Amino acid sequence: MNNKIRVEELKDQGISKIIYYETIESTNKIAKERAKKGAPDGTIIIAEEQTAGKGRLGREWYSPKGRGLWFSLVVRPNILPTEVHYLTIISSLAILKAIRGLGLEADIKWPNDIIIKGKKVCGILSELDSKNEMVNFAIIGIGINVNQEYFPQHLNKKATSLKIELGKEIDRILLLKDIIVNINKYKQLLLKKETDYLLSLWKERLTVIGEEVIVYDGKASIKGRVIDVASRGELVLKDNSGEVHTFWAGDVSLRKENYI
Ligand code: BT5
Repeated sequence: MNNKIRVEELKDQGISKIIYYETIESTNKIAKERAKKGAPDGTIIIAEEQTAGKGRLGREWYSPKGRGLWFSLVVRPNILPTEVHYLTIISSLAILKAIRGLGLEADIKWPNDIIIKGKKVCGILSELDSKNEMVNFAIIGIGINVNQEYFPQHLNKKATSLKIELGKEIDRILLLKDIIVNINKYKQLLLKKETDYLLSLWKERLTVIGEEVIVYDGKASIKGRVIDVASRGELVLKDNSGEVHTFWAGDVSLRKENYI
């Protein structure tokens, strides 16, 4: 089955504008262009396929046709640039709730992955544009592997899809509607400044605390144990000599030996 996304069903779901493509380079790229031209809060850009899907730090996001949910939301929340990681947090919580609602055991891998049994099923790329020290707009880019049956070799060991895990095809639009409803609920909490509560929900679902990991900041790797996640979502790591390091989500990649 390779049905198209029934975008008309997104109307009245807290979505103000729907921009749909069969094929596009990257929904985040278009979202940014549209947001700069004034696209309203709640605009969604969604594509059946991305030819240059983006991950963090210039990495690629594999987005084959008709199999996943590849979309970006334009949001204009009344928050500070220092609070923007909460957009990734509310999105992770929203996606996690929807996936768990399908009966799957999913968790969050710091900072922006949803994993099932150690394999990545979803990645989030939040991007920010600020003006006068406030958020002008932000883009929440979400990629979810829904109905793939297999992955190219370079992703085979680290990626999975909901279909692979559940053993059956999933209706992408029902899943998307569920996620958007959940994002809007968590967004209300964010706008009410319930950030401690959101952070505690997120930390409950994070797999990383207490684990031995290797953090790479583009120049060097540091090995150590994760001792906490701080109030701005930073990873706090104690290395083997006992020194404590703090890392921002946007700047590093995280690995466990023999894992992702
Ligand atoms: C992410 O980056 O996980 C953020 C991905 C965001 C993708 C969405 S799709 C809609 C919107 N438009 C865009 O252009 N992007 C957003 P990062 O943490 O850097 O992870 C990237 C890494 O995940 C790659 O280097 C691969 O190892 C792996 N990867 C790539 N495609 C994957 C896939 N489909 N499933 C699982 N892992 C994948």
